Amino acid sequence: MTTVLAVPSYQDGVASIAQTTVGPPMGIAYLAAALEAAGEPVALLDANAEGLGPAPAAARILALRPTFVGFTASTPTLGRCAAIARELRRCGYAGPLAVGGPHPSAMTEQTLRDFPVFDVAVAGEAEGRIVALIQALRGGRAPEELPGLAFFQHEEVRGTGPAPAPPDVDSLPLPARHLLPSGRYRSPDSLHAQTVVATRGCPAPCSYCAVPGMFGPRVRRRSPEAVADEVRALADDGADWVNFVDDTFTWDARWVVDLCDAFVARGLPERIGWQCLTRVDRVDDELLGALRRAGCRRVELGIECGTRQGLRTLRKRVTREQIVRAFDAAHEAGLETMALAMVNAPGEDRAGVRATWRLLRRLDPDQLQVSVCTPYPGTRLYEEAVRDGALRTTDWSRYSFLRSAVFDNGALSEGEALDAQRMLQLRFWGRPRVIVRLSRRVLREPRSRRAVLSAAAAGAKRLLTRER
Ligand code: B12
Ligand code: SF4
Repeated sequence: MTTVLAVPSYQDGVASIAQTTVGPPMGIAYLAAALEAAGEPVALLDANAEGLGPAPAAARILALRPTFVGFTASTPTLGRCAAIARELRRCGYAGPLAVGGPHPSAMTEQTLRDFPVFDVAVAGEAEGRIVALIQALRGGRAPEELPGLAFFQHEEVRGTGPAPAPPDVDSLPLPARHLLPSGRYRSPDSLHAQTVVATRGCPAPCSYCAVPGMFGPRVRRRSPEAVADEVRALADDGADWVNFVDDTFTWDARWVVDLCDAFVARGLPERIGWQCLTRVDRVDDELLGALRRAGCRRVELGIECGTRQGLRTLRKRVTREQIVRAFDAAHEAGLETMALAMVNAPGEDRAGVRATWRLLRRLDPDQLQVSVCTPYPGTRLYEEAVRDGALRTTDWSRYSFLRSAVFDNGALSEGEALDAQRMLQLRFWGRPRVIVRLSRRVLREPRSRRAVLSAAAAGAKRLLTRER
């Protein structure tokens, strides 16, 4: 009676980027913890970390003799989940097949219509429903009393309404990392990287982001002590780097300061490095100094565009001045920065892209990621793009913001958008000071050599080949 929860290998294009920062899939690890707490046998398969395509992934799942199989699907990986599911059916697996994660959260019923190989699609955070779902299906009952999902009834898709209120994050058992291949997770800074979720939800209105729709418009924070204890346990287990995947880590300055104090009280700054992601309007000198003293080495900051109009159309609610101030303050505090920029925002033309480059030069971040603006289901941008007929395709496998331009922004062609992305990356990584900085890091931290070199190789390959 084993439940198997799996993430697929990412589509090839995403894989080349993701492999350099491959971290444990927290969604299925949290769900497995809820199942273990209820005494339900569970196994996890991270087909991405293990480099398994659909057929070998299905073989691994079948070897576990599952009675329930569930997948996490983002928009571009939904097709990969379906490929594994089809393979399982082809090999004679007859138990339930479920899918959850960002894409089914946004399009719960439509996911089953598009991919009828799944029996159930689940919206939202599912720790509170996974046990009941499995037990209902095992007992041959339709999960009609569980909110926020869709299933087939008399060959029709039936939905059960919106997802329930999200859980209190402090009440959740810690993710079942022991079921994942921990030796395979690494980042450019570390070969023993781990991932921690300290908060869920975001109140900001950014039009391109799926997070508020999925996790709600309120930041739910875990207690600083619980987060610091989790990080200490990871350090005890040999991790030397933690990536906080919270979307706006510093939303609440008081909480951040308490968290930093808890890190210092446990002696963590000497034992483990970490990074977090946040908004430029949610940091200041004091807070960045506290992060640095608590062992934080890098902050990732969303800048998106260099023009006021671009920031406005994306509903980013930050100014160019705030962006500049945040980067200066982070560097002043001794933190590395990663700028998350975007091309192809609604209405952005070539002049807009040049303005983004001028801003990037001024900011001088240590690292850069440039996305192509992509309307993910569940976002306001998606609704507007559907309304305006601006989606070039609904082939979800192409909804990777790193390799395709599925959104017609009214000013750049698909080729121009991809060229703009490449141009920003090439100019940035070609800057002598960036090359010198990276080389210094490799010399200073020999352990990071493999990860940095594989990141550089993947990046170079992607930049030099124009793939669509
Ligand atoms: C870390 C991260 C990554 C890491 C992934 C590392 C890993 N091993 O998972 C990396 C950097 C590789 C990455 C890549 C991409 N990512 Co990403 N990523 C995130 C981030 C910041 C955190 C993910 C996380 O851990 N969440 C916390 C856990 C607890 O939530 P969860 O995974 O959603 O799981 C819960 C529910 O979804 C549900 N659930 C999940 N699976 C299942 C399965 C079943 C059976 C059931 C019942 C329920 C269920 O229950 C879980 C527990 O509550 C999220 C934003 C976010 N806050 O979630 C974006 C996010 C998921 N990413 C996003 C995107 C767009 C991408 C990329 C497509 C970007 C690109 N490169 O083009 C790629 C795609 C690769 C992929 N993973 O699918 C979007 C997804 C939107 C969408 N509709 O697809 C998000 C939501 C960010 C955003 N701002 O919109 N990502
Ligand atoms: S991009 Fe960041 S700040 Fe904006 S809504 Fe998403 S998580 Fe919040």
